[in-house]
Amino acid sequence: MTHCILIGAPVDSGQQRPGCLMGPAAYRVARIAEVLAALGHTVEDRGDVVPGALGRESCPNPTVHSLPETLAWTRALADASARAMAEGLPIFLGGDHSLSLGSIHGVAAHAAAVGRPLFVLWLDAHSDIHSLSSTESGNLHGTPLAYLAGRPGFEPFPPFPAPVAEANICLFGIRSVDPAEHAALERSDIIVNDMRVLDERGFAAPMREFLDRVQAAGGMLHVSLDVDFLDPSVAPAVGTTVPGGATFREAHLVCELIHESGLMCSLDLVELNPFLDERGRTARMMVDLVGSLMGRKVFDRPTRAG
Ligand code: 5AB
Ligand code: MN
Ligand code: MN
Ligand code: MN
Repeated sequence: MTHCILIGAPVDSGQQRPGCLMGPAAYRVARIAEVLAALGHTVEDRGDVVPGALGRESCPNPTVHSLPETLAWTRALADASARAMAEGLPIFLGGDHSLSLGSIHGVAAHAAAVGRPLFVLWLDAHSDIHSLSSTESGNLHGTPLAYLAGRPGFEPFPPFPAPVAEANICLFGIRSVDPAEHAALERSDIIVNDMRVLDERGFAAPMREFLDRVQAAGGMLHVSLDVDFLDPSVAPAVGTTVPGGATFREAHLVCELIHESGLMCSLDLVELNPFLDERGRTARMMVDLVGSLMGRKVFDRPTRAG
């Protein structure tokens, strides 16, 4: 039994297609709290985070937009996240992926305070490793991974409390990487399980390898689940669809393996744009995956761990 803390993060300053701000409401309508409670968890919904006053921050890259908005969200979410980490398992209901600049900021501060290494699993079509200077779109939802790894180029942002070691970061399912991101990944220790790797090896073995590393290090695991990790045929409600994503079963398998590991301490649900959905099916798919992450299974059978 886990104490699940729902934190609404209706962020949409990290990209330019309106609609992500309806995400938290869609998850509630899709009965995320009821699904968690039916699995035996306690659930506390803290409502939606409200960002503080906007500053006048700017940066040299003229394509970057909505920087003061994204900074205000980052500060407010980092606070809410650090507080929730001390009390249970926060589930951030996004909101675009720029919310992870704040959510993982708070998670990392907590991990450092309790003296445990933090691991991050990035389930996404994209690598989200741009800096403020390398982004070409200016959309900050493409940057959180670089921030949490402590990479340079985030001057207007609060310094990241305890950068996540690159060997502790696993990209899983990526299939759309910009040239600057490609160059950054080539020079890094980040574990890259792109779709080519998953096509060849399947989803289970690479996932188990990463989870085993977290386990062996006594680590805490943050999971950041971008809707576009999924194939657009099962999850159309996202602004940045990329063909060739995880199928319904592949995504559930990943979530079931994460649950069986017992390692997940915090979760982001990002990039749902309910305005693009078809009768709520993407919101329901995401809530279904949360069910698998939190222990729903068809049969109870002994896991590898016994
Ligand atoms: B998402 C792109 N690399 O920087 C950019 O959806 C896409 O959070 C970023 O993964 C996608 O704009 C960000 C082309
Ligand atoms: Mn993303
Ligand atoms: Mn993405
Ligand atoms: Mn996106």
